[in-house]
Amino acid sequence: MTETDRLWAMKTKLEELVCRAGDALPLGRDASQLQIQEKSGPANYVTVFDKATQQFLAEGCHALAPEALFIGEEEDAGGDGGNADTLPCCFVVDPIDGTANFIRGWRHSAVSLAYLEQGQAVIAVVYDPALRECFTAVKGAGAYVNGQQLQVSDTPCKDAVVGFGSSPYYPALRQQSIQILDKLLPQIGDVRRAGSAALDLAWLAAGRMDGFFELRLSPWDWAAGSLLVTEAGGMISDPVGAPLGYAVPKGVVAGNDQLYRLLLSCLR
Ligand code: LIP
Repeated sequence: MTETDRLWAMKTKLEELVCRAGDALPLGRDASQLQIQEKSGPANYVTVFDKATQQFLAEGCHALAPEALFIGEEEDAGGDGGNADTLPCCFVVDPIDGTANFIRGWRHSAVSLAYLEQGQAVIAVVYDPALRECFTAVKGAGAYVNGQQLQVSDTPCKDAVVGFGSSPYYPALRQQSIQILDKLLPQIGDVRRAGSAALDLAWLAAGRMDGFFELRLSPWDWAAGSLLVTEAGGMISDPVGAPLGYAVPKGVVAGNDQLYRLLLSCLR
């Protein structure tokens, strides 16, 4: 069995686990039944379903790979913690990316899981239960959505649609985000703020948008999406062009070649 065969077999099992978790989410459920709690920073929420989904995924991942630690967004929900950049192997998981959308019945959120070895993402699964679209990638073996291979767009900057996040948990970054949009908009077609970084990166990999930036995200927001983007031929880094790693919150810039370069220039 080759290394790619080993990872592909693991990807298939993780895909089934993540899709089961996503399909169990009560999309459109009345907010009063979500047991919503506020976390640190404004607009930062967690529901009983974020925690239950993470607990389910942690148990499934530990059964699949007992030697791998599990790093999840939510506390007290089965996570081990640790530094994903230095661990031999681990999972980096956002059980519901786009929780603010989920709470409001806005059906644009995803279950995002990355499996890392030696500090590199080698398997990615991002599942959108509303559209039943499962985005997957194995390092060196391409990126796919429901079995169809993904390729970033070749849209030029003047016609481009760029996704972005407003870093709502970090109000100090709001003005800077607006200044970047002010610089960017005259050079592109339009922007979108959809509310799930994992899906923004998956849609970038699928060529549905052409670039993405957000000034502060957590590793679980980009861990899987970053592999989708690179396996689909796109570029991704922090705002100065350095590798993101998977250990600490950072700004994220991604795109096809042209948009990636334009976004780096606007963020600098
Ligand atoms: C969210 C991201 C979103 C970003 C928010 C938050 P969460 O993830 O997907 O793009 O703007 O600040 O990080 O908190 O819903 O998992």
